[in-house]
Parts: sequence; structure tokens; C-alpha cells
Amino acid sequence: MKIHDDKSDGASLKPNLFISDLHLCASRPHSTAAFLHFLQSSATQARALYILGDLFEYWAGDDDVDDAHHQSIIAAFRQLANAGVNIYFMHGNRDFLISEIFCNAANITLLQDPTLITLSGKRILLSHGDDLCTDDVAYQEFRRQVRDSAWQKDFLSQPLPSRKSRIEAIRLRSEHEKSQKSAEIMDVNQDAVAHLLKAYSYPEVLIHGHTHRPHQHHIQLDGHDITRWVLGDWYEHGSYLLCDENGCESIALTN
Ligand code: LP5
Ligand code: MN
Repeated sequence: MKIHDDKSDGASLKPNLFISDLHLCASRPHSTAAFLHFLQSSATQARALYILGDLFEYWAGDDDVDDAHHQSIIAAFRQLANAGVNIYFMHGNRDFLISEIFCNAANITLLQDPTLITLSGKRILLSHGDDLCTDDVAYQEFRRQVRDSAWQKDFLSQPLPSRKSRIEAIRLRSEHEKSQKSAEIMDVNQDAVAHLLKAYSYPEVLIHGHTHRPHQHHIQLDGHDITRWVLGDWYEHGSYLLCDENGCESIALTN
């Protein structure tokens, strides 16, 4: 269990923003433009920005950091960090190969999945969310393989173009398999959610992404009232969750 505790730093009136599932790639310039605008506008007013995975459509390894599209995003992160905003990133199922080189270049801090934070006295548990989709047995098997450190070492030893081709093949297969799976199978499993919440002693709030089903769920668990926020994706229009001492609200981007 990793506790990441944000103490009051004199900026407690500033909100904390949470986003996930941007799936940024050079072939979707509209999403990238919306994100860069967000980093230069709303995000500058925040105390912290938490990115809960799938920032990129995929990440083939930190040796791809020099790519022009990646560099444009890194430069915007650095600018935001220099303006005093703490930026945190958690791996998603598409960009779990992001490592120190990217994080250092972008001036962001890598968080474990899950991570518990405390904001305005409230305990908030953060996760990407794919680990909670336990009914998706084929995905969980795939996940076990690719999260294995020996597998990753071997994969990263291959040339970047070969890695990208392998990822393209997996993406095609994943899209095909998803078309055969029911919506229920690809959602979080309620027992897995309950198990996680119990393991973290019933935090007031759970925030995750991955399922692309933005919603505010109210959970009653062993006498505790818990809110589960599911973040939206940025395919069409982006959105973010804003949390301050008054609570959380989901905000849709207008551009
Ligand atoms: O991302 P999303 O929401 O579209 O779909 C996910 C699951 N799919 C994936 C795959 C990624 O989308 C694409 C690849 C990401 C690149 C990672 C980089 C490093 C890995 C390189 C591997 C060569 O995560 C999808 C879920 C869905 O979420 C909902 O939860 O259903 O899962 C799948 O569709 C996976 C298939 O069911 C199983 C695929 C088995 C492929 C086995 C190939 C052999 C193994 C190769 C080496 C491990
Ligand atoms: Mn995901």
C-alpha cells in the first residue's frame, strides 16, 4: 500500500484536477490541441493535476521520447510544472511502459496504481481501473504477461520500430476481441471494487478511468458511504474532475 499524502501547502484553495484516457496520438490532432489548451488554461489554476492513465494511445518505450508529438506534450507539462502545478501520472493499460526518462523530461511524478491521497481531510483512492475489470479474463491474462518485469525487459530490448509493429498487431487483436465481449464483461467487477475499498479502509472517494463510462456512483459498503467517480475519455470532447474543499464536480471542455 502506498500512501501519497498531500499536506496543505498554502495553496489549499486551489482545486485538484483529475483526468484519464486522453489516448493522445499524432493522428488525432484535435485531442492533442484540446489537451495543450487545457494545460495552458484551466490547469494553470490548479494545485495539482492527476493523470490516471492512458495519456497516450500507446507508449512503446522511453526511447520514443524524442518524437515530435511527444515533445510538444512534454514541453507543455514542463511549462505547467514551472508555473507551480504539481503533475502526477499513473500508468494505464496503454502507457505502462512510461518510465523515468519521460517523467523527468516532463517534470511529472509517477504514482503507483492504486494510490491513496488525502485532500481537505478526505481520503481519495486513485486507480486507472483496468485491474478492477476482473470478468475480462482474456484481458487479465494479457495484463499479467505484459506487466511482468522480465517480459518488459525483453520487449524493451527490441528495436523501437519492431515494438511499434507488435503493438499495432495487439491493438488490432484487442479491437477485434472487444467487439466480441459484452459491455458487462468490460466494466469493473463490483466485488473487485468492494475488495479494493476494504483493503484501503473505506476511503470516501474512489476515482478511476479506463471504462470510458463517466459517471458518479454512490456505494454503500459495510456502513460506509463511498463515491466512485469514473472519468471520461477525450476522444470527442475532453472532461476533467475538479475536487476542492467543497467536493468534486465533473467539467466538460467546451472546445
Ligand atoms: O485499451 P482499450 O480500452 O481499448 O482495451 C483494453 C484491453 N486491451 C488492451 C490492449 C491495448 O488497447 C493496446 C496495446 C497497448 C500497448 C501496450 C504497450 C506494450 C505492450 C506490447 C504488447 C506486444 O489493453 C482489452 C480490454 C478492454 O481494455 C476493456 O477492459 O477488453 O483487452 C483485450 O482486448 C485483450 C484481449 O482480450 C487479449 C489479447 C491477447 C493478445 C495475446 C497476444 C500474445 C501475447 C503477446 C505478448 C504478451
Ligand atoms: Mn485504459
